[in-house]
This record gives sequence, C-alpha cells and structure tokens, in this order.
Amino acid sequence: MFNKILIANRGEIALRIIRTCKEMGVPTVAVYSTADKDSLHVRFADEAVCIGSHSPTDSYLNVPAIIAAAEITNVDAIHPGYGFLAENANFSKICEEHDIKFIGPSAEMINGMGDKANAKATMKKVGVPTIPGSDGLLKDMKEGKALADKIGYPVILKATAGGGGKGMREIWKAEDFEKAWDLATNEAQSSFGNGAMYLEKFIEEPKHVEIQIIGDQYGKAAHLSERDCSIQRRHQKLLEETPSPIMTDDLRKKMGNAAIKAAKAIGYEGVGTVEFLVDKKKNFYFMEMNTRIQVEHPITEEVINYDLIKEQIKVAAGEKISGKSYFPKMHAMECRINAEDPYNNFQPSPGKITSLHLPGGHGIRIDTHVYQGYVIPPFYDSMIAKVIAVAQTREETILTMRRALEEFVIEGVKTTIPFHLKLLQDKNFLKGKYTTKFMETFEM
Ligand code: MV4
Repeated sequence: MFNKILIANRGEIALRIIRTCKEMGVPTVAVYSTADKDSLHVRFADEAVCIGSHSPTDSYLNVPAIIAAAEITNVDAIHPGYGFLAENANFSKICEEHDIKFIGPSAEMINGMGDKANAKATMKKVGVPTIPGSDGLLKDMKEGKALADKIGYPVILKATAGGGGKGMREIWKAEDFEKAWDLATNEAQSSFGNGAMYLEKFIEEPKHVEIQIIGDQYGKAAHLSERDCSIQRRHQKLLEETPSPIMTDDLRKKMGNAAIKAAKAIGYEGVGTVEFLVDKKKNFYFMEMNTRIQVEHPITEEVINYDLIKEQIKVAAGEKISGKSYFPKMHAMECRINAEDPYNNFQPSPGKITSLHLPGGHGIRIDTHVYQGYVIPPFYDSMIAKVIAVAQTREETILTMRRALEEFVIEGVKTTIPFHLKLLQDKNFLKGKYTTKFMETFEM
C-alpha cells in the first residue's frame, strides 16, 4: 500500500478521498488555492500545501506546483479526483517520471480514450457495438456530406477531441450540412486545437446509460452495473439513478459484458466508466469511456455495498481483483445540489451560506464540503452537495429523497433543491419515462 497520498483536487471529492484514506490508514496531503484556505479538505488532511491563487490554472491545474508539493511532502501517489487533471495524459506521465503513482490510467490509455474516433475504432474492432457512421475521421466536408446522404439523415458530426457536447452538431437535412460542418470544426479548433471530425447516424431521444468498471494490473476486469444519467441540462448531469428504469437482467448482462470486453481490450487499470447510448428499441452503442472516478459514483457504492475509492486505490497499489461482477441489491438516486438559481436559467449563485441544516436519517448519504458560514467561491464548479438516497425500490427511493430535500435548509445562496423537488413530482419521471431530451421541455 502507499505510504502517503496527495489529493490533487478540492471540494467534496477531496473530502471523499481523504475519508477513505483515513479508513485505510494512509496519510493524506491536501493542496489548495488561496480561495480554499478555509475548506474542509485542508482541515481534514494530515498535511496541506497552498499551491497558488484562486485561478484554477494557477492552482489545481498547476502541474509544477502540485509535483513540488508532492516532492516536499514525500508522497508516493497522487489521487486526481474528477475534473481538473484527472484525464490529463501529460500529468499522468509527469507523475510516472517522478516515481509518483498516478491513481488512474497511464498517459497512453488516457490519450487512447480521449481521442473519441480512436476510442470508437478500438471498441468496434473488439466487437463492442458502435453507432453506424464514418470509418474514423472525415477527410473533408465533401466526404462527410456524401456519407450523410448514404446513411440518411439525421446525422451528427462529432469532434474527435470533443466530449461534453462541444464541437458537436446534429444535422437534419442535406442543405444544412455545410454550415454545420463549419460551425463544428471551428468550435472544435478553437476549443481543443483540433478540428478533426467523425460522423454518426443521429440516435433520436436516447438514454444515457453508463457501466462502472474496474480493472487491475494483471488483466482482470469486472463491471459494477449501470447508472442512468439521462437527466442532464447542457451536458451537466442533475440526477442519476441505478438501476436504470429501462434495465432488465438480460440487458445488464449484455451491456456489462460489452463494458468488460472494452476494458480488457485496452488492458484497463483502475476504475472507469463506459458510456452507452440506448435507443428506443433498447439497442445500445458505445459512446465514450471515462478514465476517472465520476461524480455520481456513490449511487453505485450504495446499491452494491462497495467503496469504489478504496478499490481504486488498492488496484493502483498493485492489488488483484477477484474479477467477479456486481449486481444491484438496492435502488439509489443522487441529486446534485448546485449553487445555482433554477428559476433563473440555473445561473450560478456563489456566496456565503448563512444558515445550513443537512438532512440525514435512514437511507440518506450526503457528500459535501460545505458548512454554515462557508463562502462558496465563484471560481470553481457550482456543485456544493450530493444527496444520495437508497432504498429497496425506486418508489421508496423517491419518497426518501423527497423527504430529505424537504429537510434540507440552506440560506444565503440559491440552490437546485426546488428543481429536484419538482422533478420528483413529474409524471413521466415517476414512471421512469425519460431520455436525454427530458430537460429540453421541463418547466420550472
Ligand atoms: C449522440 C447523440 C445522438 N446520436 N450521438 C452528447 C455528448 C457526447 N458525449 C455525445 N452526445 C450525444 N451523442 C449520436 N449518434 C446524442 C448525444 C447527446 C447526449 C448524450 C448523452 C447525454 C445527454 C445528451 C444530450 C444531448 C445529446
């Protein structure tokens, strides 16, 4: 096991990692920006090092400062959490060059999956279902248009360097192709410095269902069932649940096995997520692979009784996994509580939390770094808490979640709590009938 772990992150995920490290008897080092000097991750870690100003590029993305903090404190591993440097191949490589274990995959693996057309080609080669479309990258607009005419509209252009919806354009008719091509390539070029595109048939009103996986350093891999993440707004997830309302035992086995095949094909090490789109006929297609621990990991932990961070650290330290997969015994849901105003286009609402009462009781887990008097800085993402409800059935989970959200008192900032309470009353949501288009028509 590691002697000491540095956590290159902030907020609730830094706390989440510190808590597991404590249980494992592994000392921790927090790094923090000047804006985070009063944060709980700084207080809960055994040591803390200030690495720069409030600006992420100066602190949580500042590789030389983080490596310097790691060397000074003599850690032998770095946990990147999610966001920031978690999927930065260069950072993974620099850690390796400094003999510090990056708790996550190698630079090659991150690059291989970070290039979306390459990831798709890798999956197609080993027999994981992919969406019909171009064979790799498109040479030019003309090639794309000819292919779109052949496979039929609607189609979607995707930036190979993309993800999170940037550099992506739906195209519904041939005459719109050229304009969409220009918009997508320009956006990808300016966002990622890479305008390369691939093309797919557009799947209408899909579900976003992802499979959690874990792989060890010896070629073993297992799946840990699915999460339904279809409730998103502008590619930001708001609520996730497991099992997915559309899941069947048969579909879970098929998707789970596809995800294991994906992991084994690339010799995946660590925890990861294989994202799929599921169409109306329950055909599923590989979309992307995330090579990090994700925000919504707790719902999986709750339904299979498994500490994903602990297992992630263990495989990074070279421990073996049994290779058996896990199937849900419970139902769980996560509501992301963001400091945003749901009545005003989800505008960020940073500032001081003047009053706070967190819910609790049976079936409720709260992952948060905030406390009464805490000032939410405007420089980072607006998620301030995750309310996770777990119960035997979906119906009971919804009742527990509603009860918890009603108990939640927070003053001084606006939050997404009223949105969640409304969502949990929506007729279609209650029936489990929702796709990635759900939020486009949802009215507060
Ligand atoms: C798609 C799609 C429909 N058809 N691909 C969105 C982000 C990126 N990871 C892929 N995305 C999509 N790819 C085909 N061929 C629809 C989306 C999509 C989406 C996917 C998952 C969750 C929310 C979404 C919202 C809009 C579009």
